[in-house]
Amino acid sequence: MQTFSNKIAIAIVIPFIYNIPVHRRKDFMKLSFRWYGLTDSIPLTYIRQIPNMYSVVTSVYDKKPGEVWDKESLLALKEASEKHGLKMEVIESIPVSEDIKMASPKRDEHIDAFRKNLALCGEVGVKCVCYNFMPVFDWLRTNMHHKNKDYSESLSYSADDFAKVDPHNLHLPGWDESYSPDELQSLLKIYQGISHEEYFNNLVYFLKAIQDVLDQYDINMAIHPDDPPWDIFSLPRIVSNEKDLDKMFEAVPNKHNGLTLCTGSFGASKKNDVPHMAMKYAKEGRIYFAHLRNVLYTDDKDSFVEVGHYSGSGSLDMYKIVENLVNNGFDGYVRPDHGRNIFGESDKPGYGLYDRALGCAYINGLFEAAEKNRK
Ligand code: DNO
Repeated sequence: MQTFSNKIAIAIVIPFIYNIPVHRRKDFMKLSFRWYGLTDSIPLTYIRQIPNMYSVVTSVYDKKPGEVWDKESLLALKEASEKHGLKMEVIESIPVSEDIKMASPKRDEHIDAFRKNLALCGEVGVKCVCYNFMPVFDWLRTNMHHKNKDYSESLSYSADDFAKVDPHNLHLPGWDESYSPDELQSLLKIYQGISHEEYFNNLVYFLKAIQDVLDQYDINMAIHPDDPPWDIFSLPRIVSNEKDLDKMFEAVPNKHNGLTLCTGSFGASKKNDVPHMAMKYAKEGRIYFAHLRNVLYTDDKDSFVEVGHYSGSGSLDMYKIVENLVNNGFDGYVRPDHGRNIFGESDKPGYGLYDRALGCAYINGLFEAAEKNRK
């Protein structure tokens, strides 16, 4: 029989040996952090030191969209995470190939690969998959090194600078290495022949084709909104606002069809009321993942700068967003999003350690306050 002091010793020693996060409440948000796998310059030992850290958000990076992943790669990521006391419950992303998005003859083959990748994720315990359905560019900025007055650097978008970009001779920060100029031109050309309605139907076709795998493994798909949330170069964008989301959930009502509430992406448009969207879609049980970051509007057009997470630094009311999530039953995954480059970091714009770690501390505070004032 175990004595009382034995039990206390076990309660202290076991979490210590296995590095188990011990302070997490069951119905609370699950704090996570994007980790670019075993070659990420930010080690898991650092990520683990962030208070309340629960899971990494990662992916398999050595395969192209449309290819089937190796289970060993996923297992290696999971093993490394768990060795450091972190879960690997979120994948961002399984990329959706352009063939699926534009419904090329290779679409079904690529969907089959996507289904296989989902099944692999399910087998290793992944619970949420973030993906996007943006044609060609998954985000767009005009400056990756915007100098802020506080000596930090961040990503920014200037409507005036964007107007000067020549779509026939595209050079976009962050994208110049992803496509050759010819590839880019032919992609843009194909998409020009696809209407918003056709493009939406391609999304629905894709979602319907993966539902049984989601059901089987109980995986939640969390679509990432268009970033920024408006059409660029006449490419069809269909996940930019409430109307788009309502239409998608109506077409594919399965509960595994959900949303990544990316506050900075939706919030880049003044037309989106992000606190309201947080309330509405949390109430509908559609938000499985939240990317929390702030943006500052810099003119009366569509320009913005990515700022620190704190409400006072930008244009979004981060507390209101979190309060609306909490009061409407949100208990999904949360991660800080693009941080500024601060304290001399200059590695991956948006994905340094320091500002995202500060973002985590702030996010923990927002959730703790909202929980304590829960209505
Ligand atoms: C940018 C990210 C996006 C996101 C994808 C999800 O920093 O938020 O690249 O990972 O859109 O598919």
